[in-house]
Amino acid sequence: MKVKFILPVLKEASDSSFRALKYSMFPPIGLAVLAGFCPDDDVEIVDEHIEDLSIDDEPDLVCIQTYITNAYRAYKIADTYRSRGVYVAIGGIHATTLPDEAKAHADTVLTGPAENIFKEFMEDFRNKHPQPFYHAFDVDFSNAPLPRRELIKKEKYLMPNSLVFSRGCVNKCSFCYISSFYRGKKSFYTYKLDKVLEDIDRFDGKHVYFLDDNIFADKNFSADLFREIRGMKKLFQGAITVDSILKDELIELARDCGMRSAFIGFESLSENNLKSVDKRSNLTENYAHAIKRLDTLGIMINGSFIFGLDDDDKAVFKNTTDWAIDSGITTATFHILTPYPGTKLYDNMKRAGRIVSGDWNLYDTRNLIFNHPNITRDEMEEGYANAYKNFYTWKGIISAAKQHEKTKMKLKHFTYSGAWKKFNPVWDFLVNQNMLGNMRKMIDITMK
Ligand code: B12
Ligand code: SF4
Repeated sequence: MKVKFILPVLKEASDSSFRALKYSMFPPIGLAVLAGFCPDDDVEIVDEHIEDLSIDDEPDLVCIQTYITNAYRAYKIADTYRSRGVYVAIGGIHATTLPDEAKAHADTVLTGPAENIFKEFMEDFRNKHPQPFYHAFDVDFSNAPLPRRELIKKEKYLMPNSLVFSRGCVNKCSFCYISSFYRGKKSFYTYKLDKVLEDIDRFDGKHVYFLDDNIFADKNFSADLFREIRGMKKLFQGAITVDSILKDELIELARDCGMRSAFIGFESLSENNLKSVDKRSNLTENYAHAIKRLDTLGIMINGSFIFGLDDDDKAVFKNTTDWAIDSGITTATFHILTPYPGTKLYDNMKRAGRIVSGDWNLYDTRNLIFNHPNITRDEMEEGYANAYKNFYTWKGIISAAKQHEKTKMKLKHFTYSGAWKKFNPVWDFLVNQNMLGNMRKMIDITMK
C-alpha cells in the first residue's frame, strides 16, 4: 500500500524558489513516528517547507499534519486529493483543536498525540472500515515506534538530530496549546529511556536538539537520560522553565552531560501578566538568579518573549529588548500574543468579544488578531518588528555579549548570535544550495 505523509507549508514560506533557514531547521518528527506504524508499506514523507509537493499522484492513503498556520494549505491539498477519490486522514495540533473544521476536508480526523490511535486507524483502514474520528485521550507511549529517520531528507535540514523524549508539559499556561491538545487525565508523558537512547545513537555528529516543551519536567527521567548522553559525548540544547533552573542541581548535571543552550519562555517582565496567563513556572524576581546560574555554567540562553498581554503598554517593546540585552540573552524570539483556538485564553477573549480575526493565516504570532487595551494594531506590529531590529543590531549583540562573566562565554555569544542573525542571506544561500549539512560541524564547534 502507498502511504503519503505531508507537512503542508504555511503561506509565508510558500515560495518554492526561495527557502528560508527558519523553515529548514527541524524535520517533521511527528510524521516520521507515525510512519513507524507502516513498516511494510511504500511510505513517503513530504515536507513542503523544504521540497516541492506533487499532488498528481494517487496514493492509497494521504496523511496530513496541521498546525494553525498551515491549516488552509492542508485543507486545499486534502480537497484536491479527495476530489480524485484518494482517502485523506488529517491530524496534528490544529485538527485536534477544531476537528469539525478539519472533517470538512478529510475522510478521517485523528485528534491528540496519535501514537495509539493511528495504529488502530491503520488496522481499520487495511480492513476497509476506517472511522470518521479517532480521539486520543490518555496515551501509552511505551510501545511507540522510533521515528523512521531514513524517510527524512536529512541534508535539507540544519538540525536533523532533533527529537522529543517527552510529550506535553506539567504546567497549564492559558495561552499554550498544551491543555487543548492533551485531553486525558495527564498532560505530560515520557517515552521509554532505552528507545530514546536508541534514537540518539543513530545520530551523526555531536549535536542533539530536544524539541520537548520542557526537558526538566521529569527530573529523574532527565537525570538518567543526561547521564547516558554524557557517555555518548553529545552536546545538546532544549527548553526549560525558570523555576526548574533554580529548584535543584539538575542544571549542573545537564551541563556536565553536554547541555550548552537553553530555550526559556520568559514571556513577560510583568508579574501581573504572568499571573493573568497562569505562567506559574516564572517569577520575575527569579529571572536574574536563573540567568546568572546559566552564565556561570556556560549555558547560552535563547529567550522567548510575548508582547500584548493586557498589562503591556507601548513601552513594552523597548523595555523588553533593553532587558534582554542587559541580561546577556544570546538569542531572542519575540511573539505577539496569539490566542490559539481551544485555549483558555481564546475562550476568554472570544467571550469578551475581543477577537477581531478568524483568519488562521494571521495566527502566526506576528499579527495582532485581538483588541488590546493599550496598544493599537499598528503600534503592536511596528513594536514587534523593532524589537527584532534593535535586539540584533551589532551594538545590541556586542552589548549583550559583554554581560557575561567569562571571556569564553562573551566570544561564544558574539559568534553564535552574530552568525545566526547577521548573516541571514548567507544562511538562505546555503539552504537553497542544499549545503546546510556542511554547517552542522560549525554548530558543534560553537556549542563546545
Ligand atoms: C519544531 C517546531 C517548529 C519548527 C518546525 C516544525 C516541524 N518541522 O514540524 C519551526 C521552527 C519551523 C516551527 C515554526 C512555527 N511554529 Co512551531 N513548533 C515546533 C515544536 C517545538 C516541536 C514540534 C514537534 O516536533 N513536536 C513533536 C512531535 C512528535 O509532535 P507533533 O508534530 O505534534 O506530532 C504528533 C501529533 O500532533 C499527531 N500528528 C501530527 N500530524 C499528524 C497527522 C496525522 C494524519 C495524524 C493522524 C496525527 C498527526 O501525532 C504526532 C505524534 O504524536 C512545537 C511544540 C511541540 N512541543 O510540539 C511548536 C509548535 C507546533 N509551533 C507552533 C507555532 C505557533 C509555530 C509558528 C507559527 C511560530 C512562529 N511565529 O514562527 C511557526 C509556523 C509553523 C508552520 N509551519 O505553520 C505552535 C503551534 C500552535 C498551534 N495551535 O498550531 C507550537 C505547538 C508551539 C507552541 N507552544 O505554541 N515550529
Ligand atoms: S510552561 Fe511552556 S509548554 Fe508548559 S504550559 Fe506553559 S507555555 Fe506551555
